[in-house]
Amino acid sequence: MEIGNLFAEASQNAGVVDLDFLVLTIISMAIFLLVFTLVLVFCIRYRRGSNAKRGRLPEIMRREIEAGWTAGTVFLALFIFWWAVAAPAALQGQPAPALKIHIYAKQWMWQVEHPNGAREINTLHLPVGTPVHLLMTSQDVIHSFYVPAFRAKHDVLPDRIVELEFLPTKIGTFHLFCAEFCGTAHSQMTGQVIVMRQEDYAHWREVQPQSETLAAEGAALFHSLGCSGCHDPASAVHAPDLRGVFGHIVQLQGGRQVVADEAYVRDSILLPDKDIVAGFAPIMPSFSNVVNNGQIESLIAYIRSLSPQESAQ
Ligand code: HEC
Ligand SMILES: [Cu+2]
Repeated sequence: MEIGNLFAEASQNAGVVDLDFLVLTIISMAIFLLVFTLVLVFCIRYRRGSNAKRGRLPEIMRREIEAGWTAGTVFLALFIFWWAVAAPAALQGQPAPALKIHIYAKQWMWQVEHPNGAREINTLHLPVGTPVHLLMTSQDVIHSFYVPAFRAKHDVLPDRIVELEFLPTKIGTFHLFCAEFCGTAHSQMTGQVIVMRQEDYAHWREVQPQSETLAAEGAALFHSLGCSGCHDPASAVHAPDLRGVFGHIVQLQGGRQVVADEAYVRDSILLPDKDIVAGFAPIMPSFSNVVNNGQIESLIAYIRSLSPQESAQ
């Protein structure tokens, strides 16, 4: 299969990123030329023995030049900053609901899990024209998810879920790289992103062998790790019922409130003493040395599935 070239602009953001890069290059070249020309001119003009006028500039001129170039560069830098931040930010407010896909990086492969439980390795099938929201984590070292044709790149860290959004706009097959040196076989940690028509993607997803979905794995862990011993509504231990928690506001001890998102649930499992739910004793043990990253993902998926409107995506 032919793989689209790296310079293809295959996502909604690609054009903006390229323009950003071009303008930055032009600005850098212009500054480089200006400085270099001035160096040359001054070298010649003030060479030893020339009778160019030397001595201090008039006070007023010194102040104006100083203020002028300082203000100029500040505005230029602020503009570049705003511009670079505005482009990805515009993607956040996509009207269509984003397709949430989990990515697990490990030495040395990319594992992918689609919302219906379909899994694949080192390939990522996507529908064209649909915003994609990746939730990524690493099982070992730091990797970096990089699809040049989308101009999309993000470090993938252990013990944390990082998010990346983009909107594929071209049908085709594109390169996927790991862009962080992650060990001996780092250079082989590559894959393909296959962007298909929406119907084709839906069909592809349905015919994948349905492995146990994350949530089902999570449910099994929830029992085998003993979470249900406390959290089961019928349990004698006074612990919160986790049904309907995900995506909703939780009252914490001390009057704070948080929204129970992925990070909150992750922290609840690894650092239970960090946020104590109001009205409960801090008796939950930390599971930080018990569960690995993959298992945490499954537990989170399970807890999310207990809030029906959240698991719909
Ligand atoms: C010894 C009993 C006990 C065990 C075992 C236990 N928990 Fe908890 N858990 C609690 C209690 C009590 C709280 C509320 C106090 C707090 O926030 O620490 C809680 C809070 C939580 C919360 C936050 C709930 C909310 O309403 O905001 C989550 C999520 C959670 N536990 C998940 C788990 C998972 C997953 C496991 C298994 C890996 C587990 N718990 C094992 C007792 C337990
Ligand atoms: Cu890697």
